[in-house]
Order: sequence, then structure tokens, then C-alpha cells
Amino acid sequence: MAHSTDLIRNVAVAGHGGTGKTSLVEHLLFQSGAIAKPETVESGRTISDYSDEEVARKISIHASLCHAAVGDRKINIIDAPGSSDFVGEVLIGLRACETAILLVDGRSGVQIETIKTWRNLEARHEPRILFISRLDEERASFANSIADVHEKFKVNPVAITIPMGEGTALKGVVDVLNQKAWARPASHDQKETPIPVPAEYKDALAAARAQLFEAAADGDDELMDKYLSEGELSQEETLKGLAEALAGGRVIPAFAGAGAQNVGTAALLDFLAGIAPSPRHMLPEKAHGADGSEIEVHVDPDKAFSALVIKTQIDQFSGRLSFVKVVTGRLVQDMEIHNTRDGRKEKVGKIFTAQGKKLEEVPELAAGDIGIIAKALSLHTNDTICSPDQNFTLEKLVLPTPVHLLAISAVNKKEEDKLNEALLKAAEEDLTFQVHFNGETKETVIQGMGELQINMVLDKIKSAQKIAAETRVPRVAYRETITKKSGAEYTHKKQTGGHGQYARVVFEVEPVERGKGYEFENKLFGQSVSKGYIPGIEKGIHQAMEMGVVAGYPVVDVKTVITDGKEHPVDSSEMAFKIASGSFQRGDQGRQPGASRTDHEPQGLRRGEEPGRRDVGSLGASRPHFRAESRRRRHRGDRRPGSAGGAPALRHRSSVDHRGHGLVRSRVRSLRADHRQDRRRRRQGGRGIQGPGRRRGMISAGARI
Ligand SMILES: Nc1nc2c(ncn2[C@@H]2O[C@H](COP(=O)(O)OP(=O)(O)OP(=O)(O)O)[C@@H](O)[C@H]2O)c(=O)[nH]1
Ligand SMILES: [Mg+2]
Repeated sequence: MAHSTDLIRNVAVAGHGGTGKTSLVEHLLFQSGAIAKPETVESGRTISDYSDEEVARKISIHASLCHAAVGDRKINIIDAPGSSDFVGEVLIGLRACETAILLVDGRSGVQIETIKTWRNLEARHEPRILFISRLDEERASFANSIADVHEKFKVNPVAITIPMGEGTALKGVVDVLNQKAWARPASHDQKETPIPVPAEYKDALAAARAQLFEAAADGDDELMDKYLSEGELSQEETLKGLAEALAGGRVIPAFAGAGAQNVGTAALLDFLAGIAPSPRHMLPEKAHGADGSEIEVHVDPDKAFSALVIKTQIDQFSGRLSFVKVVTGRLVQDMEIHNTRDGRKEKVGKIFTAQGKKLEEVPELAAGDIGIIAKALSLHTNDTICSPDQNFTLEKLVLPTPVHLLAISAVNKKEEDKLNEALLKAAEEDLTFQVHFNGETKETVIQGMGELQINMVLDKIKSAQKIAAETRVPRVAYRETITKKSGAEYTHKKQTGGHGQYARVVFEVEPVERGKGYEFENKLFGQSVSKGYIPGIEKGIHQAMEMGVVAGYPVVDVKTVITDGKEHPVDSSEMAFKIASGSFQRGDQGRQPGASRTDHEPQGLRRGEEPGRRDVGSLGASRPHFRAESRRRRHRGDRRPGSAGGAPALRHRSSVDHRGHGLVRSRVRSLRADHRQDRRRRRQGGRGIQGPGRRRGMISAGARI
């Protein structure tokens, strides 16, 4: 059945890892009757943690879509992961929903990922609801958690439910809004049932209701006058006032509970269905018209169809699934759509809604709804699709840049293409995982948000595609530049019988603004060097820049000014001037540009490191092998030094989330093995490991998947 816009509620469930999001979602579905039996995360059979990786690791990795029905309302729920490695999936959830439920673990208070999510919600002006979770566990405290929220976010949450007892004594919750209590069921797979508020909680209820009225009246003068004169509001006024205050971000409703024990789910469901804002309350989507002009698009069922592809999932059985949020109009099976990215028209086949991995076919999706288009091969995440007569592009979801880098290759070279294909597929599913080929270092480099995410992708490829791959620290493509004005002069003279070679060049080199690349200026006066030789000079300088000055890396961001020169009527040639200009690199017979301090700039960054120039005047000096290697390369004629001894792009932490897996340990083992091998080689009089492998805390090579 298709639901109209006003009957839809979209909520993203987010918060720090392990706060009980998936358990809460499972029991919300159960309490609503969407599923007959709730499962536990431990059993690996929950609705929202269904992928093999999630089942194996017992953590959420993907944003999964499910839905519950309360009366005539359809509540779409997106269960987001808690680990920072999967922040992209959290942002997808926040973007697609009008409301977020933020979980705070009742034992530990506000944790870092919850803070980050809060900031995101603030920036998006998105209404949020707090759920203080795991209150059945020892040391859990609702009051302390609320105090922590107050301290960290400078807000005064308003309790919609309060716990009856805490820790092992948790007996249920008092529903402040509806003046009843919900008893804790005998076991998690039984529903919460309403009971009268026990006498011992009457005072707490009265105090909480006073706060509730204040929050409901806040921002509405009429309601405030009534509350101040009569001391209370009617239920209808309270609901209306709260709904407006929540949609306007003036109130942060707080719930108490223990999702895995099915405590606190009934009141939360009622609240979501009755008070959470409908998609119409969502702030307008920013978009660009066909002419590039900025426009705003409101969720509106009465307009022509448009939707944003929020996520792409490539399922082993169902094929390509494009998750869409309908913004205007209706998405109807078999309708023709227009992809504004490439102007392509496509016919939509079947459309679905999802209960975790279970797809449920629906005839249409109304504005504000979230659903799935199956097997639309041309759709990509962030595409805007509209009815053929419309043409605007909704603003893309902006995701953070992945900062962890690894070079990767297939163990069996014949599987390289297959591996690249699998990596690219993974990158399509998760925009915070990227793959590119570095032409300079001749490496395929993968980039992700963290080890957990990268390991997860590689494990999936290993188990699904049976491709063995190995990863290592990527080589770093450095650049050289100069920091102060310098110059060079050189006379190239050779007499080998017949025509000789003669050319003299004098030039200055100065640094230019970063990113400018290379500038060339000819300041020769008179006829000292014929015009025809100038290209030879430029080519010579260019070639020398490619070869580098100090460590053999391409020189960038310099300006070369030719100030003087001399030619011979018979022996000069373009080639002779090209050779003479090579003094840029060699610095023979004069002032060498490289004699001024030279900086290198790594193309890859360590985690948390800003791109920036680094003084490596001392770097070359402190690493003799570095310069020796560079000289060797030049001698071999290798113009693209690959295996740099510079800062590797990835610094591995010594441990990962305890629920992660052992790849880090295996990398550390591999590092130790490398070092053992190194020591053995040294004992045998050979050379030790060169480059990054020798640097403390860095991995040289060899993590296999
Ligand atoms: N006792 C108790 N345990 C809970 C409760 N909620 C969750 N747990 C347990 O806490 C662990 C993590 O629960 P999840 O529901 O996976 O937490 P999550 O927030 O979804 O975790 P991520 O998605 O990985 O961030 C599991 O072992 C749950 O059984 C609760 O209310 N009470
Ligand atoms: Mg989860």
C-alpha cells in the first residue's frame, strides 16, 4: 500500500557504537507488529544487521532501511552504524530523514560519535530525539545521562518517559505525555503493556509534566499565557505545541529504556507516529536548475516527480538496488524517469520498500517516502531523477574525504583486473571508500575512513570473489620546490671533430605561489641567443625539473627567467642549448637552484595531517640512503622515483575496536617478520629493508587478505 506524504515519518537511529541502536530498532519493529519475533544482535538474525559482514562482526556496517506501521502512519526507520569508519552511512540516514533518534548509553553518557552526529544534526537543523539506552544494566543512570547531555550540548532535554527503577531494578517506564506506565515485559520477546502509574512515581510524573507543558508552550504566546494562568495544557494543546517545538528544533524530547529488553519502545513508537514531523516539515532541498541557478525544492506530493538516489547497494541476489528519497510527486512502477546527471531517460521497473534485506514490492512511493528502485543500472548515488519534463539537480550529499590509504595488488597477477573491478564496485556502494591508480608510483591505491572499513571491504571481496590480495603502505609521490631565489649558469662546450657543441645560458629561478606549477620568462636582450634556440632552453629546463634536484622528484612551483646567454655561429644548436639548460638540475659551474633549501610535498597524507610543505633540507641529509637511491635511479635513467623513503600515508594504530578483526595484528606480525628478515640479511652482510618499512610504527608490506 502506498502511503500519502502526511502519513509518513522518517527517522534515522544514530549514536556511538554499541549504544543499542540495532536492538532498539528490532524491538520497535516487534512492538509495532512489523515482525513476529525480535532477534538479538548476538543471534545474527536482526532485521537491520543482515549482511554477512554485520553478522560476522556483530556490528552495524550499513545504513539499513526498515519500517513500522502505527495506526495509519508509516514510520521508515534507518538504522545507522556507530563506528566512525562508516560515517558515510550515518550521513545518508540523516539526509534521508526528518528526525533523528540519538542513542546515549545510560552507563557512559555522551560519547564521541554521538557528539559528531549532534554537530551534523545542528548543521542540518534537523529535529532530534534522545533515547537513553541500556538502562537495565548496572551503573546506568537516566538523570546522569541527561545531565551529561545538558553539559555537552547546552540543551535542556524534556523527558517524555522516565524510568521506573534503574539497572537490574528497571521495572519499565512512566509515559509522562500520556500519564500511564509501561511495564517491563518478562522477556524481551514479549510486548510492553500499559499499566497505571505506580503511586511512588506520581510526584516524579507531576514534575516532569510541568516541564513538558513549558516546552510545549515555548514559542507559542497563546499557549504560554494559558499555561501560566491555568497551570496546565489540554492533551491536544500539549501534542500540538510539542510537535511544533520539535519540528522547529526548540525541544529535545528524551526517552528512557533498554531496547534489547523491549523497555521504552511503546511510548517512543507512539511519539514518532503522533508528534515527529512529517516530510513536509523538512527544510527545502537545495538544488540547481538546468541553467545552474540555485533553487529550493520543498517536499510536495502535488508537484511532478523528483527524487534523490541516496544509496546504491549491489546485492548478490537482487542485483543493483538504488535507494531513493522521493522529494516531489510520486514514483510509480514502470514510469519513465530522467536522470539529470547525464540526461538519460530510463524506465523504472519494479519499486520496493524494505524490511532489512526483505524487499516488499509497492506500486508507488509518495513524496517524502524512502524506497528502492531495482536493477536501474545507470543510477548512481547522488543522482537526481525526475519526470522527463523537469530538470534540476538536488544538492549532493557531501561526505568526508577518506584519509586512510593502502596500496593493493592481487597475489595472482592474473586476477588484477578482477580485483580492480571488485574494488570499484565497493567504491560505488560506499562513497567514503575510493580506488585510484597512481600513475607515478604505478600502484592501485585504496582510500577509506579507517581500518575497520577497509578490512571489511577486503574481507568481502575475499569471501565473495575468492581473490587473494595484498596490501602495503603506498609509495609517496613527492614534489620538490625551492624556497628562495637562486640561479644557474652553464657553458656547454664540446669539440669532437667536425661540428662542435656550444651553448651558454644564464638564468634565475624563483619560487612562485603554490599550485602555479611552472613559469618561464625570456629576458634576453639583443642578439646574444637566437630566438630559434629558446625552445631548446625551455625543454632542457623542463626535463631537468622532471628529474628533480635534490632527491629526484619533479620540481614544481618555480619560475625560470633566462637573463643571458651566448651562441656560436657554427657550433650552437637547439640540442646544445637543451643540454646547457640541464644545469638547472646539475648546478655545474655556478649557482645551483637546488643549493637553496628544497622542500618536498607528499601526495598522500598521514591520518589527520594537513597537506603542507615540509622542510626536508634535513631529510635528505639525515637519510643517506634516500639520496643514494635517488642518484641510483637517475643513473638507471628512471625518471619517476617510486619507492620513496618518505612519510608513508598510513599510520597503523596498534589496536582496533575490540569487535574489529585481526588484520592489524596480522600486519604487525608481518612487520615483525620483515624486521626479522632484515636482521638476518644484515647478519649475512646484505642490505636491510629500504624505505618506509624501516620506519618505526610503519608497515613495510605484506598484509594479505
Ligand atoms: N543489557 C542490554 N544490552 C543491550 C541493550 N541494547 C543493546 N545491548 C547489547 O549491546 C550490544 C550492542 O548492541 P547493538 O544493538 O548492536 O548496538 P548498536 O548501537 O546497534 O551497535 P553498532 O551499530 O555497531 O554501533 C549487543 O550485545 C546488545 O545485545 C540493552 O538495552 N540492554
Ligand atoms: Mg547497530
